[in-house]
Amino acid sequence: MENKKVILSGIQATGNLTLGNYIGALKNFVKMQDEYDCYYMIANLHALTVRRDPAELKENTLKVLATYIAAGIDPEKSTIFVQSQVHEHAELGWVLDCYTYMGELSRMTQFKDKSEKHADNINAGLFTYPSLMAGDILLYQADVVPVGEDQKQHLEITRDIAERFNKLYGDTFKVPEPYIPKAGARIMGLQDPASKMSKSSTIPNDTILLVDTPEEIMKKVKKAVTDSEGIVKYDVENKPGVSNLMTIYSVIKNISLDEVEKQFEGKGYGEFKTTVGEAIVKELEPFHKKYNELMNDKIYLEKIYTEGSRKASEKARKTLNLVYNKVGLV
Ligand code: ATP
Ligand code: LTN
Repeated sequence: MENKKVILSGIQATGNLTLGNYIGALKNFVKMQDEYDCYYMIANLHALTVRRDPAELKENTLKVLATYIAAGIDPEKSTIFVQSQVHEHAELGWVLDCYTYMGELSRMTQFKDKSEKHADNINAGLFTYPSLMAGDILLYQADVVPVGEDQKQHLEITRDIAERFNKLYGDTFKVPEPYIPKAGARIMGLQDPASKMSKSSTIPNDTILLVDTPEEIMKKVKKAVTDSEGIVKYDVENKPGVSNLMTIYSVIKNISLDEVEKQFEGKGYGEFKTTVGEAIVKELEPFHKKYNELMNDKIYLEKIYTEGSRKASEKARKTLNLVYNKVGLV
């Protein structure tokens, strides 16, 4: 345990998770848990950067936890915890705010996107989101952070903050590496394949949720936007819809895009979509059963996050003490 490398990652408690979250992040969380000492967080402090209904935020916290476990994260192997329950996150976040520049924060694309989407609530938390996230990672001295493509910039700023701090005060933080999967790091919307599939999309049938029924999944895949060519070929520029479905299929089946092309040579989009839909349904079948069981056992879920948060806090406290000492906080 002691000499295993450390992983930290998190997902915001902002709704039902999508197939994008699953392929881009969650699947790798599961894959990596034997080899690494893993800390998987439910990012509920980050969720406050957009107005939320309090009861919904609480429910979404449990939903992410149940999703983690149902997707295969084993609470005996990995530490699963809630960000707000480990107060070291808010504390280190503040310290790191003081080592992060307004200029670098204003270059973050997520900040720009969310400011546009929530123009009536461009709050300071939305702006300093990346330094809180840097704190999440650095508290655990994480070696590797598995995330989807959209979080790459936040990993870069985390590395910059860690290096800046280390330069000023001597070795304090491990400088983390992102782990962004080669395939599936950016699953696109089914209706709008120019934008990433997102929990907060408002376009009908654009997003596959992990909790969707098999019928809903089949319907959404069948309605997915393609093109008029009728050829299953990977070409993101000219065939973004088909290429996105191919990526989804290749990751789920663990085969290359060439193999996908071969499999569907001479076949039309109808058959292609049915096969892709069925593969998604099959992949999520065990998840569904487990998820529903877990959501009916909130006492168990509370036990898992309470114990996980206690363990996480133990590790986080060591780094926070070191940081306080280095900067001169008594
Ligand atoms: P929101 O829509 O509320 O901003 P989100 O769907 O982007 O949320 P996050 O909690 O921000 O979800 O992301 C959790 C993880 O899933 C991150 O590592 C992120 O990079 C990854 N992820 C999110 N959407 C996709 C996607 N479409 N394809 C691949 N990975 C994704
Ligand atoms: N910003 C991330 C969620 C997140 C995270 C983290 C991911 C918060 N803290 C630390 C990795 C490591 C997102 O997915 N939007």
